[in-house]
Amino acid sequence: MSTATSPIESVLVENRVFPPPADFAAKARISGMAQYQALCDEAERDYEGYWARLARENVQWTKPFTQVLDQSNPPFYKWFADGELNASANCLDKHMGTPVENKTAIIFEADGGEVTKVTYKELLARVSQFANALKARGVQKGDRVLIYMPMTIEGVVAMQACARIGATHSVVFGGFSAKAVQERIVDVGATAVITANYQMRGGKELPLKAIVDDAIALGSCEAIKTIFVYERTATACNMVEGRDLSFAQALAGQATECEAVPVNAEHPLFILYTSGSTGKPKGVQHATGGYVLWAKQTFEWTFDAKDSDVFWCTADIGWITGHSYVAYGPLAAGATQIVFEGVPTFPNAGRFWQMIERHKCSIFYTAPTAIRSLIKAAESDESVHPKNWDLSSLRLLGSVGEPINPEAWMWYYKNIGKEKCPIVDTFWQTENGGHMITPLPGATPLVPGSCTLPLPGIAAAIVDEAGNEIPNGSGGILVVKKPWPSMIRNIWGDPERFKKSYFPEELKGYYLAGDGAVRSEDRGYFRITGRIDDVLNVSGHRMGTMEIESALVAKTDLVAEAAVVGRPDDLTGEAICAFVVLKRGKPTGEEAKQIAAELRNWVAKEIGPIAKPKDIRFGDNLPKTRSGKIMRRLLRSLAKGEAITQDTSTLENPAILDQLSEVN
Ligand code: 6R9
Repeated sequence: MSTATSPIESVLVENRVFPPPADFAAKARISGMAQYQALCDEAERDYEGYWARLARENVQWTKPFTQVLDQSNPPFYKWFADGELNASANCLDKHMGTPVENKTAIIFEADGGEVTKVTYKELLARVSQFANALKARGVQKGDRVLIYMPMTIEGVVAMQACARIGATHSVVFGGFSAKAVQERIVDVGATAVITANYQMRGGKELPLKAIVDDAIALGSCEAIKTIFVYERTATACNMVEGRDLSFAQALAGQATECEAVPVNAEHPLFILYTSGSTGKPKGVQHATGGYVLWAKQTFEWTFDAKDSDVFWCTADIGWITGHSYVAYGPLAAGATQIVFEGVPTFPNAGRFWQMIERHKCSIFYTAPTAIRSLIKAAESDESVHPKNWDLSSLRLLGSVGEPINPEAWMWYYKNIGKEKCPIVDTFWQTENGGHMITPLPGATPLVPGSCTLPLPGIAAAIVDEAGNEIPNGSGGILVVKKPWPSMIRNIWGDPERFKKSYFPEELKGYYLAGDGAVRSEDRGYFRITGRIDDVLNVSGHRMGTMEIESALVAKTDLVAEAAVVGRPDDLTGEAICAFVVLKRGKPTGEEAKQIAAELRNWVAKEIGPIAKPKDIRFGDNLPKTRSGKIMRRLLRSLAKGEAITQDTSTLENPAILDQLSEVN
């Protein structure tokens, strides 16, 4: 193990290696590389047999499957297609009559610090009661329900209740705008919405129901019959007679038992929207059987989950991480988990560390952006440095959502894990359903900044543009060569886009992740080098450049043209940089500042605050080739503040490069 390398060198040639601590490995579910390799070999020898074994061991089937993988119509793969199960029964009912029934399922800490706990038995009763409330309003198997909820026990209850009756949920993150909510209601064909009057974030009461009302007012939402409103705070909100029901009204008189409806393994459990490289967000459709299998199995393998663990995934249920590692995986495994409503910086940037101490958290899973912002806070204010709290309950750390830079990795390892907790850097995507490439903490020697090796059965590879595998050490396109159970099944309502986006013909039918990657020469470890399409990763949130461009040009009174690119940012990973041509010509001084502010607010309204461009630059035009194509490469250099070294001879209008260098 080598230590002190300069920061620059450490990014380029990462050569520190951290083997699993012996006592950790000794007790781990997957202990040592030989055991990992044996599982990989099993999958290699008998791919379907391997997955069938895991599916039988991990999932309770109401009707056992006899088929494993149906490849008759690629890329529309089916898994365990003649089996039946219920996802909620696999998370809750399964534990009844076992010691888990009285175990704490969720430790909820509210924004203001109040703590509520529910056991598995209580959670089952609450889910069942709410499922009955859904049924009483006519929601049934096959219907789509939009969930727009704060991070609360009720958010998890809403998802589980939908699953229980076979309704397909589509959760929208509480930071998205009315427009985004409306588009998703329409695209998914929702007949009911589950929301809250308000959400509490950073001490502020922020509206949710009012945004749903605004969404409905935008039109085309006639199919919505009911809006269920959880009374998160005592403040009243607008309620429409006949359509809107408070939780209290909806639950009154409903029984706390509700039979879980068995569904086919391929039945859509949920549709979760994510940004793509073109146009509007894609409704990523997941099936039930394969998803439940992998959410549980990866939870147990990657986090080496034990009965005594207190797990905390800080992701919101509005993202895939909050689906697989809050709403489903930990429950299917019978774990105790923390659900946190608030933000890492309220009341101060010590909140995460304080909560780890308070709840004796043993497995902590968060995003590099959060780590980087807390490093910055700790460095400028001693009082929020993690050393002020007792973090000795921790035994494992995780990272997700974006590449973690080796410096942040080392800080996390030293200051939070005290050099005794392995860090699992988990690479995966909304479309994957669960972890794909990740260390196994009792087996894999860790290298900072590397997500190391694919889980057993995941055929990840790096290829060139013709789909041919390339040697270790050279960068290329990340693909998955074989279908796996928790993979995306379709883009809701758009099978053509599904095929084109994820299984382009030139890649031999492999799944295209959309990321670039390189494998190390010595160990074959994967390192993700970032998106290779027009998708940005801002604070671990996926944003399509086209989506932001469409939002900008939708401001038709002001904007003539817009182009959006990403630039590296120390804190958020990438930052959004917009180049805008106004109808009235290039503004200067105060006017430019004012319009930039107006455009930022506009984007926040169109998509959500997370899509607000950090930089906005104005020009009389955009750099274009003579054939009229925007030269995005040039824009990326301008955004970074780099000198333009590219060939600009094909550029129609070189003079505008100077204009576009000014930041407002
Ligand atoms: C789970 C999740 C997926 C994109 C993915 C990649 C990036 C996620 C990563 C990572 C490097 C990791 N990403 N985990 N990059 N190392 N450990 O984040 O899903 O929101 O769909 O984002 O995030 O670029 O393609 P999602």
